[in-house]
Amino acid sequence: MNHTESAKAFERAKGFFPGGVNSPVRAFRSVGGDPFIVKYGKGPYLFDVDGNRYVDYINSWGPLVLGHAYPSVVEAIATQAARGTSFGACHELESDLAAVVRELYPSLELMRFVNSGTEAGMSVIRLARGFTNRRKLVKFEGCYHGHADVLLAKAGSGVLTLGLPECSGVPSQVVSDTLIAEYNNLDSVERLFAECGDDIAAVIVEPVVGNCGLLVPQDDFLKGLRRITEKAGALLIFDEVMTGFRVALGGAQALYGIQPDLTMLGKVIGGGLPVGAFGGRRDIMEMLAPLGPVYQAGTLSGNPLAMVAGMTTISEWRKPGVFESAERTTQSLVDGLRRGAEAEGIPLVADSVGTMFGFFFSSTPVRSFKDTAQADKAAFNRFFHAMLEAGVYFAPSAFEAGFVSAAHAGEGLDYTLERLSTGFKAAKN
Ligand code: HOZ
Repeated sequence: MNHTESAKAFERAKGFFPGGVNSPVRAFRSVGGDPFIVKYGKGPYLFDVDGNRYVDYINSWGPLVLGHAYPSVVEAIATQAARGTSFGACHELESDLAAVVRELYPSLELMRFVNSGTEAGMSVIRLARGFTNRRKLVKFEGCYHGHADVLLAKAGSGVLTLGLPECSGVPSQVVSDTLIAEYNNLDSVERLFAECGDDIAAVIVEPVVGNCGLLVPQDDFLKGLRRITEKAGALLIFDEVMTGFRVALGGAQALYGIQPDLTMLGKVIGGGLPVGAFGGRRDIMEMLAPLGPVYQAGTLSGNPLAMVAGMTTISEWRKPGVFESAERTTQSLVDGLRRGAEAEGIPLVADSVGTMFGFFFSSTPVRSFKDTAQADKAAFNRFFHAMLEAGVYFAPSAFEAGFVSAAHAGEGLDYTLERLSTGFKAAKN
């Protein structure tokens, strides 16, 4: 592949943005090399400024369940843009999207739209503390809930990819009440509650972890969290920014039958435009201003373009058979990954839940952050680059989940499956 134009464009970007990027996960720091520069996206593909085509398994880190530039989503955005792009005032589209969200997520008795998952995370923590009048939080090592100070402790995603266990600029006292437990290990949670349960406001968890590679909840882990928090009078917060609409239409709470007190959403509900949301029990949500004393606000919150993009995306995604077909595509990809690795004698752990998937070059199961240490990152990097050169774009990090869209069935998937042996051959060397 020729990357001349991408190289030039990236040099230019470096003159404007730290590391040439507007979000660290886009840089190829852990896999090496420079990112390609996107010209446009269509269906399951991204096209770069040199005219190269890639089957895209990032899908903007999750939102694009229908693929790039889905016609009815594009049309809905264009139609709304002609009527106004932002009002900073109440409008009906907010309630239209909220009604769809609540139909699929009945635990969100009340909700509020924000502009990103990060905003949802910082707001939900403030609300949990305000409601319970307690200070401490429990989060899990390797989980990432956006980049608000209080949640940047032992975080996943780019923090983990870049090897920054603590983030400079976050005062230690800001995270001193953020307690860290091990995902899939209820004992580690019980221990924290035994020590200071009376002061724990909430447990926050990615029910299926997507920011540390893909980690699947084992046995009764999530049920256990519900039991422990209920007993201690702490809130259970599901961060479904990634899992929402992806592991099931109703998210992990529907898939595993758990009702959290509060939920964070993002990504898919904006159909590729910037959005986030949080919501949950009415008595908790009524603590928010203007009803209550917990302040939270946003100029662009409930943005009309994001509302119509989200509504159109979800209405297509929930049509009979669409999610199920994308889920089957995801399973076929994971089967292909397993078969391809086996053919080359490479140990690989690959899994999917709904339309999220992940894989580790590991011979032993990976169930928590601790287990990821056994994965062969050098092999991942070789695999990543060989696949990229063959026109298949997986996340440029061994610590990120992948995402499949409805557009990947057929040509996109077939193209990928045919090239996996190239990737695994390279991983071996
Ligand atoms: N949750 C996303 C990846 N893990 C965030 C994307 C970003 O940080 O740019």
